[in-house]
Parts: sequence; structure tokens; C-alpha cells
Amino acid sequence: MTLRADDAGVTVHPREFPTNRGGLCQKGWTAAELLDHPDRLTTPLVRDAATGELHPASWDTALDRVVAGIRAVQDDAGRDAVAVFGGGGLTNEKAYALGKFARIGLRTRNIDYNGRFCMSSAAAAGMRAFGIDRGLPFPLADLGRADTLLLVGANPAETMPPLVRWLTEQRRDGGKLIVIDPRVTATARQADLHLQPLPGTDLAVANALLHIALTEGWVDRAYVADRTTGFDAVRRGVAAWWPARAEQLSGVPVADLEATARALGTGGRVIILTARGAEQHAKGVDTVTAYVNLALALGLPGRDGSGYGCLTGQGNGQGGREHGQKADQLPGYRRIDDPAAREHVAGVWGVPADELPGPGVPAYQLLDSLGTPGGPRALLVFGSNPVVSAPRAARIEGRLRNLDLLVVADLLLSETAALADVVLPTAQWAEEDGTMTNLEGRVLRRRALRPPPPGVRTDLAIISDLAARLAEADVDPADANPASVRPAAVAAARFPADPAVVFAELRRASAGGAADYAGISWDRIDADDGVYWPCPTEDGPDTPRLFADRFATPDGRARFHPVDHRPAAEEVCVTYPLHFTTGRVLAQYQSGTQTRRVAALRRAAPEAFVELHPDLATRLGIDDGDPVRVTSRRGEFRAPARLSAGIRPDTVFAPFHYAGAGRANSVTNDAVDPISGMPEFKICAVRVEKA
Ligand SMILES: Nc1nc2c(c(=O)[nH]1)N[C@H]1C(S)=C(S)[C@@H](COP(=O)(O)OP(=O)(O)OC[C@H]3O[C@@H](n4cnc5c(=O)[nH]c(N)nc54)[C@H](O)[C@@H]3O)O[C@H]1N2
Ligand SMILES: Nc1nc2c(c(=O)[nH]1)N[C@H]1C(S)=C(S)[C@@H](COP(=O)(O)OP(=O)(O)OC[C@H]3O[C@@H](n4cnc5c(=O)[nH]c(N)nc54)[C@H](O)[C@@H]3O)O[C@H]1N2
Ligand SMILES: [Mo]
Repeated sequence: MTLRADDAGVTVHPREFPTNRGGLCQKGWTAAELLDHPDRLTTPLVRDAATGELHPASWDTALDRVVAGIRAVQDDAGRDAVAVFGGGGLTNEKAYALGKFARIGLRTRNIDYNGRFCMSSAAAAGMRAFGIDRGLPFPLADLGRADTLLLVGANPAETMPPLVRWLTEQRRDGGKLIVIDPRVTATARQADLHLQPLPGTDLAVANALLHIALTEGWVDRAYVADRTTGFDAVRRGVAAWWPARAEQLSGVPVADLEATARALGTGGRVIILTARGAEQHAKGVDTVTAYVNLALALGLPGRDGSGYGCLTGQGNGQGGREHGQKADQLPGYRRIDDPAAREHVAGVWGVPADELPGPGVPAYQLLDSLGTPGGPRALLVFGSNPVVSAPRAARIEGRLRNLDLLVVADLLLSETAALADVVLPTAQWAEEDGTMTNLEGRVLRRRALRPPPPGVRTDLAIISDLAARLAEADVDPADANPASVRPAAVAAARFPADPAVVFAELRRASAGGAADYAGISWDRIDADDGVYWPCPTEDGPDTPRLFADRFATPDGRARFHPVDHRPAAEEVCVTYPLHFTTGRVLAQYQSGTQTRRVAALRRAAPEAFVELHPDLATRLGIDDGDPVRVTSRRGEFRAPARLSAGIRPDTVFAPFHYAGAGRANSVTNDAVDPISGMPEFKICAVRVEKA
């Protein structure tokens, strides 16, 4: 898109671009409305100890309060007692600076981010199978050329509208679209075949599809022999997943399983994509692995026009997971427990490698430990609103309230910011330069169009100032040598506020890593309409397609992993007899801080709702529009009923965008995947009643 500033302010215009072909979704069209929104924060807020209220304060007062709070907590309970929570919406520069600030500014191991709730299961599955995690290892345009496209737990018609034109193109050219979703979504309505499984049974479906492919002889034996390892164990495992067994568990008819397997096994160019519906489970990694196994057995990854991919979520969902806001990660998608990686990054940062902390813990574990004995007592949040978006949100809200110090940088008073001791007003997208990396691994520019409003600072400026003040607070006045350079100046130079300077350093820090940005300059991004990582040298090529010759594993072969179905962490019972799942609607974004404030979007999707089948509603004595209460072992929420014949009668759905009484996350399960730490947002057991 392009942005234009004119007398009337900022307007958003779609721009002809290879990814979206000029298309923009409604949230994009209306995004400019937030720039000058009356709710916009334009001054720091500090909580008054006497009244308990948030009051406007100067930046000096607010930042001094933050630094004093951090020092008090760390002096008392150690460095790790301060934690940082980031976001996949932050630019690459900000994600990088935040990770660096945690590790060498605060010297805490405790940093993680909301991407853990988003693509972490697909990332972990991609790492273990392919040795690398890039949402799509091929350009998005390949979707338009696929003969068969399988979408597992994805609703791009509502969640990624600009992508829909590729689906339209694909079907116009005779391609087949197959969608797996417990609901007849806007995406499923466009499909040639819609499989409507019980939530949490995608793994069994995948194993049955592979079972059929084996029986029918559609497995690409040569590919399996030449390019992979570990197939035998998988073959033995799926032998037990005959289609009738999968039908019994998932409710997907054998005939549909067979038709799907045939389309995948005999389809020419075939792409399999997963999104949150398949991934946000306590078995999300294994579920994605089952689809990766299927893709590998059919010889898809690395074949022209074919492959497996994950539909990445947030604005910078890809880049946000590469530069070190993840608990176990250093920039360039390096591992923080890898001695060579630590040496390299510490060198760029100008500190000894042994000063870098070790890995922290995944997001939910981190949030759930806040304010508990031994857990962090201070938290800094940049770009997330966990009071609305975390699973079992009432419990997390309680943890946040127990902190000695909660600091939230946001453009608006989100539900999480409303609990903070200090709120720092930040710039938003149109007010700062930076880069984002899209789901194709393509690094793009995001340009400042106007300065932030008076009183507002960028996240980078806030980090820089905080680092300087922390360094100054560290100096014992008795030791200070007036002739020497002040530690604050050293720290400020180490944490530059200029995104161009940060990006230059990010390139060096990522050099040689999996996500290598060393050859990517802002100029090159402009000249080439984006640059695909890895791109190690400025005059060398970038990498639109991965895996053509080898995978990113040590021996170059992809790895099969045998995976088996297991039940959801919480099964239905007499008291909680219904399956509950959650997701998104077109007109709201995430925790809704921004979109709930845009008039047009609020009109389109004003409040939460509970989608349920008319037969179920009749049984429960509920009419369309009736207020209903949804209760789980963890809590309840209330919203009007929305009857739809498009949902399974044993399952209810609600969007998670709303706060207060309509907060769906009051009931969701905080069970997490043992490998990725992904919470089970997509299935738990509930009871539904007329309220
Ligand atoms: N309008 C809008 N667009 C967005 C966002 C937004 O908040 N609003 N958020 C962005 C972000 S961060 C993300 S991560 C993406 C998410 O994009 P999607 O993954 O497409 O979004 P969801 O609605 O979370 O889930 C997709 C579908 O999974 C289905 N589902 C639920 N349980 C199961 C299950 O067990 N198995 C299967 N197969 N399907 C299941 C739901 O019915 C839903 O239709 O969207 C991005 N785009
Ligand atoms: N039940 C259920 N829960 C879910 C999901 C689900 O499907 N079901 N999906 C999960 C997923 S995939 C995701 S990604 C999360 C998302 O949920 P959150 O992590 O809460 O993400 P956002 O709502 O995008 O929150 C972003 C916050 O940061 C602010 N912000 C925006 N830009 C900036 C910036 O540049 N700097 C700073 N400092 N702040 C900024 C916004 O105003 C907003 O308050 O929710 C998860 N929660
Ligand atoms: Mo997400």
C-alpha cells in the first residue's frame, strides 16, 4: 500500500505489489483512522500510589519510575526478576532491539513474545523436519498455480483477504481447493471439498491421508529415498490409521478422506498449508508434523510449484520470530544455547559471550510465573495485550496485578496497559521507519510518513533512553570519574534509536545465521520490491525458494518423525459436554485494542458472539440473539448466540477479540504443547446456557 499525507491527514491507498496485487483488507483501509484517534496516548501515565489511578506524567518522571522499579526488583531478587514480553507486530528493528535490551541492558533471561501463541508450533515442526523455519519456503504467487491446495485450519477469506485473489486465480485455472475446518467459513464456502472434523483431530486425518496414499501407491519412493530420512517409522505408524478409524474419531467421511488423498497424491503441483486451526493445540507440533510427513511422502517440498507452508499471522509474524525476542533465540534465528552463536552475537554487541543469559521460558509459562515465588516481579510489555489474548486470561490478569512493576508501551490504553504502573505512549506504523518480513520470508520496508504526535516516542527511543538511565543508575557515585565518558552515553550508543542504524547492526548480527540478512540493505529492498532471506551478500542472490536441492539439516535431508493422535488436553464430559473453539472475524484484529476503536469496524463486528448449530440451540432452548453464558473449568464469558448451520452441532465457536464479559479467553485451556509452548486455544470443554 502507499500512504499519502494531504490536508485531510493520512489516507491509505492500495498499491500494485506482487504480494497483494493492490488488494487491501478493511483493516488496512481504515488504519489511518487510529493515527489521530482521540483515545491515542500522547503522554506517559504513572499510577499514583495514594489514589491507585493512572495520571499523566513527564517522560523523566515515568522513565525514572521504571528504572527505580527495575533496580529495586533486581537488587532484591536478581536480574531474572525482570521480564520482557514482545510482539510479532513490532518491526524487525524493534524486535532485535528488544531482545538485545533484555539480554545485555537488563541482563535477564526472561523474554518471550506473543508469537509463541501464534506460529510457534509450525516453527518447531518446520525446524525439526527441514532444519529451518520460514512460513512459506516459496513465493505466495505459487498458490495461484497449484493444481491442488489444501488449507488446514485456515480461514484466509477473513484473516488474509489479500491472499484470496491467489485462491480465486488457482480455481479459475482449474485447481482444486480443499479446506479442513470445523466450520463452514467464508473460505470453506469457496472450496471444492470441505472436510469438517471435530476440533483437535487434524493429526488423525493427516495420518489417514498418508495411509491411503501408501495403500494407493501415491508415495514418491524416489524422493523419499533421495531426500529424506526416517520414513519407515512413519510408514509403520500410519499403518494403524485406516480411514474408517479416522472417520470415527474426526467425523470426516471415508469418501472425503479418499477424495482428498487422491487430489493430493495425483494432483501435479500440490501445496499443503496449515494455520492456527491446526496449530493452536497442545499437540500442535505433532499435528503440523503429520502434514509435513504427508507432504514429504508425496515428494512436495522443494518441487517446483509444490510444498508445505504455514500461513504466518501477524504483521511481522515472520521477522518477529527471527531476531531474538524468543526465549531461546538470538538474532539471525540462532539458538541462545549454541556457543558459536553466543560468541558471534556477543561480538557484535561488544560484550563477553559468558555475560549473555541462557534461555528463558515460553510465553505462557512466563506469564503464569509472574509475581509467584521465584517468578519475575517486574514486566515490560511492548506490542501485546495478554489480558485479552492469553489463554485462561483471568488467571494471567491476576498474575499481572501481582507484579511489583508493570510497564506497558502502547499507542492506546489497552486492557493490559490499564493495569500498568507506567504506560509509555509509542509511535505507530505511519510514524517510524523500519522493516517487516512477510510470510514468504521477504523483507519489506515500512516507511515513516509523518512524525509521531508531540509527547509520543518510538519504541526504539524508549529502549535507548531506558538503557541509558539503567546504566547511569548502575554507577556508584563514589566511583564515578567525572573525566570519563558517562555510562549513560555508552549505553545510549549501544541502543541507537535510529532504525537505520539498528538495521545495519541487525545485518551483522544475523550474518551466518539461518535467517541471514547480511546482504539486505534498505536500498536493495526498495529496488527489488523486497528481498528474501537468506541473503548473505549484497551483490549475491536472495532466496525466494528454499529446498530445491537440499534441506537445511546437516546432511541436507528432510526428517520424518512418527507422530500419533492423542486426545485434547481436556475432553468433554457430562458437566462440560461441548467442544469450544476460537478464532477471528474479518472486521476485528487480535485483542481488538485498535480495531474496537474504529467506527466502521465496530459497526461491522460490535461485540462477541457464540456461534452454535440450530439443532444444539433448540436442545438448549436458545434462540438467535439470546444472551448465552459459556462456562469451562476456568471461567465463563457471555455473548449473544449466533445460530449457524455451518458449525458442527457438537462444537461452539467464539472470536477472541473482545474484553470484559465477552472475553472468550476467560474459558480457554492453558495446556501447552510440550515442544513449542503453544497454548490449546482451539479446543476445550464447555457448557452453554441461556444467560
Ligand atoms: N481479520 C483478522 N485477520 C487476522 C487476524 C485478526 O485478528 N483478524 N489476526 C492475524 C493473525 S496474528 C493470525 S495468527 C492469523 C490467523 O489466521 P487463521 O489461522 O486463518 O485464523 P483463525 O480464525 O484463528 O483460525 C482459522 C480457522 O481454524 C478453525 N479451527 C478451529 N479449531 C480447529 C481445529 O481443531 N482444526 C481445524 N482444522 N480448524 C480449526 C476455525 O474455525 C477458523 O475458521 O490471522 C491474521 N489475520
Ligand atoms: N482464544 C484465542 N486467543 C488467541 C488466539 C486465538 O486464535 N484464540 N490467537 C493468538 C494469536 S495467533 C496472537 S498473534 C495473539 C495476539 O494477541 P496480542 O498479543 O494481544 O496482540 P495484539 O492484539 O496485536 O496486541 C498488540 C498491542 O500492541 C499495541 N501495538 C501495536 N503496534 C505497536 C507498536 O509498534 N509498539 C508497541 N509498543 N505497541 C504496539 C496495540 O495497540 C495492542 O494493544 O493472540 C493469541 N490469542
Ligand atoms: Mo497470530
